[in-house]
Amino acid sequence: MPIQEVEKIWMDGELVDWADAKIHLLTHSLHYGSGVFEGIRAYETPRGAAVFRLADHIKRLYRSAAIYRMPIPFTQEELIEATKVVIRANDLKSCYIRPIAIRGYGEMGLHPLSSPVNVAIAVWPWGAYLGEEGLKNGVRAKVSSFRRNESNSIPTAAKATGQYLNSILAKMEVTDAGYDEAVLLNVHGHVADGAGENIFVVRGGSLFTPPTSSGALEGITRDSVIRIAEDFEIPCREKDLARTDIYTADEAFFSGTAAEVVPIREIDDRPIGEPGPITRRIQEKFFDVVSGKDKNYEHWLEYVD
Ligand code: PY5
Repeated sequence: MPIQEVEKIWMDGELVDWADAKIHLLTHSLHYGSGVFEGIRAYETPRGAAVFRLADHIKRLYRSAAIYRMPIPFTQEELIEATKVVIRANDLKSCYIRPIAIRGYGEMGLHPLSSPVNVAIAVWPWGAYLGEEGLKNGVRAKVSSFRRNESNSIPTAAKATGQYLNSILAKMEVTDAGYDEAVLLNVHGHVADGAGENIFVVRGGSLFTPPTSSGALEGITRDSVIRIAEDFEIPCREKDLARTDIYTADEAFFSGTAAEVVPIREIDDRPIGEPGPITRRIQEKFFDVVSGKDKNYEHWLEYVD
């Protein structure tokens, strides 16, 4: 999926032309993965573009930065405003939003505290990450032979650029074998998450998802699913899951900003089946919420204008 170019990118407080959004080869983050980032989406609503849970994403960016002791030289409010500025500048009704804070140019040793921290926010139109067909009929997932990075090696609580090497290995392995998405187990053999999504299973009318202590990212879509389930009075519990808990699930789905809510119809060549009723109900509500069709969740929408 090639990137769909737009006009402007926000870099360190200024809007620059897409083609000029460049950094130096000796940028610390390029060599060591010392950056933190977010993935956010803005959706078209009857009141114009609205960013979904923008403040929560920016908060997580700062939490990630704190883990790596990176002082972001802007306030959270400034980055919230900058996100709206760059969406307006590109006149987008809906888009994916990628804020990133990196250790910049100035130090090539591993101790990065004297390197500057640079911040950028890029936006571009990005369709269904696992495909329209996947959203509708479900995807085929496969447990990767690569384990999720252990939290005391590379903290899974942060969303750091470097840790995505782990997801890249898993994603390549399973997609080259003909599957749509990878599921990663942690070093103890419990399910952590997808390459770029959290995972839920349904059993006996209840939802289960791995706890963050399993190595799952504290996903904002995951949290939205949990709250939607609460409002539907569908019980939802964080619980360590074995891979066979997915094999024997009544339903299963991924959640994530890029992927959104995607049914899993098969895992490790074992059919789970057509998207089930709970998955459908949560998926439909999710899309109603993000597109401003449900007033009860208005507080999650940050209107661009
Ligand atoms: N787990 C991992 C490993 C992720 O990378 C992501 C998000 C999630 C879970 C879901 O978190 P959230 O619901 O807060 O998005 N992945 C990014 C995204 O924008 C990058 C995907 C390419 O969805």
